[in-house]
Amino acid sequence: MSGPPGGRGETALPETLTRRLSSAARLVFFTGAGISAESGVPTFRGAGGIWEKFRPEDLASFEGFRKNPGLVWEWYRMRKEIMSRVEPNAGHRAIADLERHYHVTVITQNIDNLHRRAGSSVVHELHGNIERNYCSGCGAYYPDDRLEADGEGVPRCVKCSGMIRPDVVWFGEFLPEEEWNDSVGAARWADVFFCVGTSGVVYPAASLPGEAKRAGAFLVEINTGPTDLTPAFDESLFGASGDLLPAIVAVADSLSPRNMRKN
Ligand code: BJW
Ligand code: ZN
Repeated sequence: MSGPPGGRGETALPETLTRRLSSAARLVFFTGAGISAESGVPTFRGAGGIWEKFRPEDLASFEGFRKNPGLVWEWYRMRKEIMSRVEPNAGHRAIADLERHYHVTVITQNIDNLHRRAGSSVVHELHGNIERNYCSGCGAYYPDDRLEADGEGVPRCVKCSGMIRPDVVWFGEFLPEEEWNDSVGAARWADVFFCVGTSGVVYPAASLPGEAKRAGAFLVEINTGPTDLTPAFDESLFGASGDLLPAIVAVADSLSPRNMRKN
């Protein structure tokens, strides 16, 4: 395991990882709330996390939505507002940048769209996307700008009057089937599988590192501290993803100088 990084651009990667990167073709990045923390999106667990102040069963379950849809919408409107004004950070950009050297797949538990906005081409969103909504009655899709209720209360479907909800995956709900199947496929296909900024406690997403390992991938964790999954990794890099991911780009550039960015 490596210690804390010395700072942007000074981080030395473990030799084993550098060696793996020199022979790898396919990288998978499995990301969680921690990668967006440096953009200003709150994480769920740990000090200052969302679940310190709110109960997940009230805000992130269909039962909670059924009981108090106004409260759930108030919370999601606040989060839509936060996510609409944040920008991708150095960590998101580094993952997109690695496409100059590797086939890169992103599997994210985040709903904030920041990987796509950073330029990543293949992004599987396991827990939905904050910019979409659908009717809990008939399933009709509603982008944010077609929601009724004038920014307050519970928006209703124009077709069936059902309650519209954010297109995110709550506890007890199935993950989107195609995104899940593609993610399992990507995990089995990875040469190096990175877990970035996730506590690794929410299933079935947290089973993906194991899936990758069983198929022969080299497993790397990037997190500010140890997690439940740490013992399973080949390498754990402890520090901020906005520092460590650019360090991986620097190593990839040094391994493949002809592909270095010109500017
Ligand atoms: C940094 C950093 C920096 C900070 N740099 N790092 C098997 C076993 C046990 C339980 C289950 C199981 N199978 C299913 C379950 C139940 C449940 C579950 O897993 N519960 C556990 C919590 C106990 N799972 C489900 O219900 C799932 N569905 C399902 O299984 O369907 C099948 C089924 C159907 C019917 C009945 C039963 C089963 C669905 C899970 C949905 C999760 N939804 C949420 C909300 C999404 C929408 C929204 O955002 O509004 O997803 S909850 C929340 O947790 C969100 C996240 O995507 C998810 C994971 O959190 P994440 O990303 O790991 O964030 P944090 O905050 O936990 O961690 C951040 C990390 O970053 C920390 O480690 C920091 O140290 C680090 N960090 N700054 C690097 N700068
Ligand atoms: Zn409807």
